[in-house]
Amino acid sequence: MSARPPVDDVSDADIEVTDPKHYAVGLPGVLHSMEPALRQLGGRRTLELLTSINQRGGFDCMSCAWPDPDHRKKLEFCENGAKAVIWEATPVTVPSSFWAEHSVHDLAGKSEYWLGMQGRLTEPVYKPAGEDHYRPVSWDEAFRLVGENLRALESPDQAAFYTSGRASNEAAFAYQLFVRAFGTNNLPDCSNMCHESTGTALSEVIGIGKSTISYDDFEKAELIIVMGQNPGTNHPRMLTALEDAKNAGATIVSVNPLPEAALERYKNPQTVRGVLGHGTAISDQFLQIRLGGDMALLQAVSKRVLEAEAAAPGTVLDHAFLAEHCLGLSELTAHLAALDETEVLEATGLTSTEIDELAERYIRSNATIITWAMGVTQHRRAVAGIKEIINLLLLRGNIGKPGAGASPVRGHSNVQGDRTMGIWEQMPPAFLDALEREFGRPMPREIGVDAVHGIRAMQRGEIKTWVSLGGNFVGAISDTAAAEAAMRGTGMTVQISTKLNRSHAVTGAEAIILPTLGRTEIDLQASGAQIVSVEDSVCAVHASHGRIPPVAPNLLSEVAIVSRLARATLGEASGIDWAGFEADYDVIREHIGRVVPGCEGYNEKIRRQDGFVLPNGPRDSRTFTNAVGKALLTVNRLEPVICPPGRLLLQTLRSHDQFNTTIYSLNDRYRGIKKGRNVVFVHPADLEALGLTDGQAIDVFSEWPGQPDRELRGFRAVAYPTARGCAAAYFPEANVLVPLDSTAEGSNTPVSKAIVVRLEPAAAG
Ligand SMILES: Nc1nc2c(c(=O)[nH]1)N[C@H]1C(S)=C(S)[C@@H](COP(=O)(O)OP(=O)(O)OC[C@H]3O[C@@H](n4cnc5c(=O)[nH]c(N)nc54)[C@H](O)[C@@H]3O)O[C@H]1N2
Ligand SMILES: Nc1nc2c(c(=O)[nH]1)N[C@H]1C(S)=C(S)[C@@H](COP(=O)(O)OP(=O)(O)OC[C@H]3O[C@@H](n4cnc5c(=O)[nH]c(N)nc54)[C@H](O)[C@@H]3O)O[C@H]1N2
Ligand SMILES: [Mo]
Repeated sequence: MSARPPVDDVSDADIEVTDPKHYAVGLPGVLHSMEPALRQLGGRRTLELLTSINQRGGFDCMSCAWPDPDHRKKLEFCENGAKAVIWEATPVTVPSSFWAEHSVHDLAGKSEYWLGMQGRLTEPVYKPAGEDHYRPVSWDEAFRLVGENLRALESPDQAAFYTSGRASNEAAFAYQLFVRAFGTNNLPDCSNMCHESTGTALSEVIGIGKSTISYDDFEKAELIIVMGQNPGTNHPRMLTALEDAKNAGATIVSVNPLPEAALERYKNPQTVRGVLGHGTAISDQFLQIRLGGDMALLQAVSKRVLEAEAAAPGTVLDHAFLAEHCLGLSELTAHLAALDETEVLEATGLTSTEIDELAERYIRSNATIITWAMGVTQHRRAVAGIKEIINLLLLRGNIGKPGAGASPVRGHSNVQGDRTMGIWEQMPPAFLDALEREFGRPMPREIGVDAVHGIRAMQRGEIKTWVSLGGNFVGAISDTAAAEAAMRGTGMTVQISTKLNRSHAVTGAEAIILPTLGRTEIDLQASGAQIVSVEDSVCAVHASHGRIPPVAPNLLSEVAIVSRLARATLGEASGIDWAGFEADYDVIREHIGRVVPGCEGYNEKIRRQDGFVLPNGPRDSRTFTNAVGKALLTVNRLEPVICPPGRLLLQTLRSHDQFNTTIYSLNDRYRGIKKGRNVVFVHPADLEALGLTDGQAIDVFSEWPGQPDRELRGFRAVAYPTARGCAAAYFPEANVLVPLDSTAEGSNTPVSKAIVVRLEPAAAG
């Protein structure tokens, strides 16, 4: 099947700005923006798909990692899940003639929206060195080319193997095994840019880098604090959990520089979950915090908790829990006693009264959950900030009891599972030992490159081959210009993808695209139709079944592609049954069961009706398996986020109509933006102070010591009720402004939420 390109490329000439919305209309209205994609899909296919999302026997929604409740509704998906499915399941395919018509140079001039709208990729293509066009090749030829390239490297460490978090557990396990059997730990992943700060902080202080709650805890919570997260857009089904919690009497506090619509008001439409409407006011308190101010806020709340305890000893802290399970209380108490309230107010932009109110709510609550996402993880001091979340929770024993806990809400639908399966440049020795035992061959021990280090290694010429299992690495990483130059300097880039994106247009000398099945599609192998498995944000693992026939007969699954890459690279002598993996994914799962802790009996457990939940020490038994065997209260130095006068702090965020670098439409409904994305949201008083006006064309310059400014030209200033001194622009367009050197301490995650920028009227012409 093929079709003419469904859209012309877009310009920002028609951009429309209206007031931000506090609520919105039902599903038909909201899917209106997807009309071009819906028209491609057709009514029957749409219905079959939408009724299979997140159902038993259906497939796991690939839009986010929000968990499924035990009592599922008939339609257990949200507006943005529907968009993701519609986007993937289009019957439109990129025709063979496309590659002769469009040079790589030409594709590099197209927007992400245009690239995605060309439809599904269906045949392997190859761009030889020195040529500017891809051309279709056979699968055998494609695998031979990659295998030859990898074998010709001087060292396995000259290749890096990226993973985006949509890959299934089976694909991820096979992929990391291939990469390690090849001889490197160069396994950067999207998590490096996402929740890495969470993993780093939590592993140190509670011994596991994951959430400590289960789904049902939301209903039992008395207080839920939503920090640095926009669930109405990015985890819409979470609104149902928040609403249920609210109906059960919980108080909800949101901490955000922006008044995000969904946190203000939410109406469960019963038919489709997570569409906003006139409904429940969700937040009982909204703290409009300055970018990067959360750590100061958390310290200030903890300090108030400790002061309340000092005023009425024995009534505020959970002494039994602290004594039995925690270390570090006296150091924390001493440290916070010296906390300077003026510094706190400056860092947060809040008033003491607002912080008092939050502290009172926290002290009143017997079960508190704190949830967070990118607004917390993508800051320079993110790791320390997350440790402050744990400090606050530990003071009142809010870990490992019903209705309480730390709830990092993951992004990609299987990013957490991929980590569990070994996608990490620094998997612990115990995992590597288990791999060695299982496969009877040595595994590399040296720590590999993460996402940012991968760019650095390419810049130095140390990495010559870049393979991506999904994702859009150059679109997603910071410092676009530097990243693209580095990628273009490599010898070969290989992309395993469903649809075209920027990373197919920014290539090494040679480039290969290997098209793959999506999660909605039936995956038929020698032993029959295959299932795959995924892990959600609360560590629940379950099966996903493809439901519709593949968009093209020639497509291979991710598992098949990885297995064949391994055979083409390692030969048949690797001692690993790659052909068996491809023929029957149960074979992979047998290995997973013996290698990955908590996955014993994996084949049986994922076939249970709702799968199974991985063991979790803090949640299940208040067991903390970090270096000291106790939950750690930590002392973290507060450092202000510096923003020189006349500058603003800029965050990059998602619109309502995108999934990361995939752009579904040019609208951002709740924020009142239509038909364009090149905008910068600024507080009206800041605009005035800078001598700019609402709607004015501006250039944006990001400043980093000792380096020339990074530039984004021809944007539009939009007056918006963000926190003072803070601005916002969309990811990935604004990635060009994030300096490669600007990363979080301890996790190396790009600081995508606090970029020092200067706004100037657009230069003429
Ligand atoms: N529809 C849809 N769903 C998605 C995605 C998508 O692109 N589209 N992406 C998926 C992925 S990979 C991820 S990681 C998640 C991302 O989910 P989110 O983290 O919700 O995504 P962002 O758009 O980056 O939003 C960051 C939020 O944090 C706030 N914020 C920014 N800086 C700060 C700060 O310093 N302090 C506080 N308190 N708040 C701050 C912003 O105003 C914004 O509301 O969503 C996942 N789900
Ligand atoms: N400035 C800034 N940068 C950011 C962020 C930010 O907030 N601000 N957020 C960061 C975060 S949280 C993340 S997670 C990363 C995301 O980084 P990535 O995960 O690399 O990016 P995506 O845009 O999710 O990748 C989309 C592509 O994946 C491919 N794809 C989709 N489905 C499948 C599939 O089933 N199989 C395969 N093989 N391919 C598939 C398609 O070709 C699609 O174009 O970006 C990070 N970058
Ligand atoms: Mo993410």
